[in-house]
Amino acid sequence: MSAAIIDLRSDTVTRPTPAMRRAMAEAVVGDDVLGDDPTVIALQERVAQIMGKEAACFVPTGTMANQTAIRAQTEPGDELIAHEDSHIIHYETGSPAALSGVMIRPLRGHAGLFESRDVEDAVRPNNVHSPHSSLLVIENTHNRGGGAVWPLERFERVARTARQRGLRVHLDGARIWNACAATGHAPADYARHADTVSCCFSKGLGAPAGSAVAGDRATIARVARFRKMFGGTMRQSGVLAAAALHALDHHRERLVEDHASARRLADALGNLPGLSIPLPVETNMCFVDIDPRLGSAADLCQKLKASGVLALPTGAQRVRFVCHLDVGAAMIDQAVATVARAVGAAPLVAA
Ligand code: TLP
Repeated sequence: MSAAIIDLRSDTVTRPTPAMRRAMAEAVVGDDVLGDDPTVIALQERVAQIMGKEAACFVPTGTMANQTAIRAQTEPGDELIAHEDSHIIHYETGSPAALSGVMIRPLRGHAGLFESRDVEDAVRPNNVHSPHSSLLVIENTHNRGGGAVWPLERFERVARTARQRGLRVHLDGARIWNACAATGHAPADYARHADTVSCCFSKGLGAPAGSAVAGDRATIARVARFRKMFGGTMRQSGVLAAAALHALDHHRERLVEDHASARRLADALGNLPGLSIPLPVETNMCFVDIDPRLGSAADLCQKLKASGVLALPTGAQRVRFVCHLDVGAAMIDQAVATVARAVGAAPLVAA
């Protein structure tokens, strides 16, 4: 009985749909290093308009989006402020240090969120001894925070504090689309409180690759310069931009389905003996903590894999499940039954 693999490791695993592949195949392209790929230009204009910014720059990955934004808005020896669980600290191979020469001041707070007061306390005094606090990075949704959404008022308050203290603000909006699908806010509602905002097309939106950074014209010109320096300026990248445009047009509204799937997963898994849900389930992610008496997170993921369900351990006792375009409600129920078997719970009857 071999069923299809249910891949819940990340929303990055989605494959382009037939319609997206058609859009890619039909894309009008040019040499974007020379500035004449019309589809890339159209995507950049579209992102700038969605974010309410003057300009945007298409980059290959979310990591490059963050790192070009950091490099464009800091000087070596500066300090940036970010949550201790942020993607730029955990998953970008130390690139703020390697590529921008900046230190990071980590902040604490539940689910990746913090308060103005934390920012206030972290800003260094302006003197000859201290690093210059130049940038605040806010992640929305917050990945290791369980996909938690920043409430807009809190986001505004925190960003305002940073800006009043002379810092710039970068929004790591890899999943800003999920934050907006969950709250009903527009991306520009968040972006207006930040100097730069990154977004990804290759996560919940289902494109095969591509991210963007939006901001004022002068900053985006710097971003584009560092994109070239970091090796990320591509040639006929209109084929990728076409996938991103298709994703913006067709895959944003459906994100609420992924959020419902994550909720369904959390409700079922949270009821299994030895499993608990440690973080808010507000978007497409569901983190599960496993009682050590049942083994480690890595053990559980190994067992699940043998039964065709893929998930990622994100800590000794924590597993992440991410819902996306390629996983429907029936597959979620199947995944729940597989987890139940793996932890030795009584078989569940699908609702
Ligand atoms: N996140 C990936 C892994 O790197 C963990 C995932 O599977 O969730 N910002 C945030 C908030 C992200 O979650 C990610 C990717 C990125 C930036 C980087 O994007 P890519 O992978 O395109 O460099």
